[in-house]
Amino acid sequence: LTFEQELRHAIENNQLELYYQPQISLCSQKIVGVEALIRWNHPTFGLINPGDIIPLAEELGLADTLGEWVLQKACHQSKDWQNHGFTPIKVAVNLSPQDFLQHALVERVKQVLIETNLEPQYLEIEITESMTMDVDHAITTMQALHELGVQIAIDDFGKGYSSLNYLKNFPIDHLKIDRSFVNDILNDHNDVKIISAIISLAHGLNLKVIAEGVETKEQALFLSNLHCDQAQGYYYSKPLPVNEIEKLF
Ligand code: G
Ligand code: G
Ligand code: MN
Ligand code: NA
Repeated sequence: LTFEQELRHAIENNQLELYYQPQISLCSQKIVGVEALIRWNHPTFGLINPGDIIPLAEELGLADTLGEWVLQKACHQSKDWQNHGFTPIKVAVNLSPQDFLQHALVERVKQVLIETNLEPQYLEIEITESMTMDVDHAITTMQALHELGVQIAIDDFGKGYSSLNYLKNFPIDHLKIDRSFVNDILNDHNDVKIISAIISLAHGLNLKVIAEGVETKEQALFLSNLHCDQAQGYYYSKPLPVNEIEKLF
């Protein structure tokens, strides 16, 4: 089989997995959410990351199938944790700009919430801005998602194409600061200025801020002092399979 055929087979036969990375409140130090990240545990190549899965799935015309699977899996998992008595936390799912072009997206999300019986406030959609995104269409879609009660996060904020236009027009709940600004926060004064400005901007607009790529205790403390709301990164945990993340709850 070619790699393409193997991926098709894996998608169609439920052989992909979701890993989960915790999102921690800097105030309470508690886990307030998890981000679902797709993985493919390949029999010979080992663990394959989204960067090698998503573009290929798009080429194969399987982006929709995959997107729907991720939503379904993540919502089902979140409800399952609630049913096992864990404190309800939000599950964040990444959608690609391509997912956003799907006319049926809102209907699909609605359907998945009904099927899994997950309360909409426990689902968050993470969207990365991109040059190819049809902004008017994205706004309409996000508003419809927001009306369902689903939360919206802007991913990788500050990197690439993110613009203030999004903050003005999108119904957003969370801004995720790209890890390139967090990496060097203890040494680079410019990064500190940028992060502080993003945090005050976000708070002025009633949005919460999540710092990505937090790798040390010192970075976490520093971000906490800047009034950043939440943090995610290797300091707390790398993305983990279900049975391992449950141990952190
Ligand atoms: O887990 P990792 O660091 O390799 O993730 C890399 C990127 O892949 C992240 O930016 C994330 O947004 C994206 N990604 C992870 N899982 C999914 C998914 O299920 N769907 C989409 N569209 N992107 C994902
Ligand atoms: O683009 P998105 O933010 O959705 O991607 C998250 C990706 O970042 C995941 O692939 C995850 O493996 C990776 N990641 C998560 N935490 C850290 C971290 O602390 N440092 C680095 N370098 N990467 C991280
Ligand atoms: Mn993300
Ligand atoms: Na990100």
